[in-house]
Amino acid sequence: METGIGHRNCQVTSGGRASSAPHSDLVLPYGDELNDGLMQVSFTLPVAAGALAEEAARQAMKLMGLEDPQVAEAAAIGNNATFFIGYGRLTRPVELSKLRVAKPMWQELDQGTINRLLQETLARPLVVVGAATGQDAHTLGLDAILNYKGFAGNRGLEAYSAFKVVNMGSQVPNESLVAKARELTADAILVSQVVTERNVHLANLTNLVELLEAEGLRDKVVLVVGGPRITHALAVELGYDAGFGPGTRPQDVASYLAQEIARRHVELGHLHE
Ligand code: B12
Repeated sequence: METGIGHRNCQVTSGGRASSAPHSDLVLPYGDELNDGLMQVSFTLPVAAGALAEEAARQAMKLMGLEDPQVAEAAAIGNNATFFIGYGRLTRPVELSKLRVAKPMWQELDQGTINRLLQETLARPLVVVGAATGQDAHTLGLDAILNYKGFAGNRGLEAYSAFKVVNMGSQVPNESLVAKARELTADAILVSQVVTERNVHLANLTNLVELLEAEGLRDKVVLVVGGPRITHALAVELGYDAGFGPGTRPQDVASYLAQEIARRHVELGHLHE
């Protein structure tokens, strides 16, 4: 069910699911039987492995609201910490109709349609500059989206005639990324941010937006961020146009970019009328 609430590139849907299979509005985790509430959790406690650590783990699960907590696996990590896998039963259900989910507004298009749409819109290739920024040394996520080979059998942006792709690799300072975007008159900047320890990604991502604004470039590019802890809602909150999380395929990003560039051209056309 669409609520109609939304803003640029973002719509909020309430309750709906992609599948048309019938479902209850109240759902619980599924272990042995439907709605038995059984769930598995994993965590580390800074307590040496042993009986005390296991009791502390059960107590932690109780505090999470799990009934019948059990320790399934306890592994010592060094002398003073223990890693746990536990099971417990959740008794309070999730109410689907009360949920509000933000997602980018784009439809999946095939490669030919994307190439045609961009050719008709720009009459030249769309210039994309991508980088894993700051301290981030993880390149695989960005490569999965940009490189010809792509990800999970889905070809990367380099395989599309409509994109000119510059992949700057990892540990790229925000200043260098902004300078490259300016040099190439980039249409889109694609940032990968995998390491999120102590929320380092938030400061780094915000810093890029500030640099682009200071250089007068923010409104001239489509700004996208992706990574395992990234959601579209978080990206929009940080000042990005779109965010892509785990399992993203290059075709998702290409579809989004083509439609967003076309939308902006229509809007600009109206402004100049
Ligand atoms: C491989 C790997 C490494 C390799 C990276 C090699 C390389 N060339 O990339 C090396 C060994 C260098 C490494 C180092 C470190 N790593 Co590491 N690494 C991993 C690992 C095992 C796989 C990551 C990966 O490549 N996944 C495959 C890709 C395809 O998936 P993805 O990144 O999620 O990308 C997809 C989406 O997220 C999205 N996406 C990603 N980027 C982008 C960008 C755009 C624009 C878009 C649209 C989409 C998008 O699309 C992709 C395809 O679907 C993960 C654990 C895991 N299983 O995920 C840990 C992991 C990411 N690493 C982690 C850590 C902590 C580190 C280190 C800090 C370890 C250390 N103490 O030294 C260092 C950090 C180094 C640094 N300065 O960045 C943590 C991060 C935890 C956190 N909360 O931040 C993880 C989760 C492991 C863990 N459980 O602790 N790592």
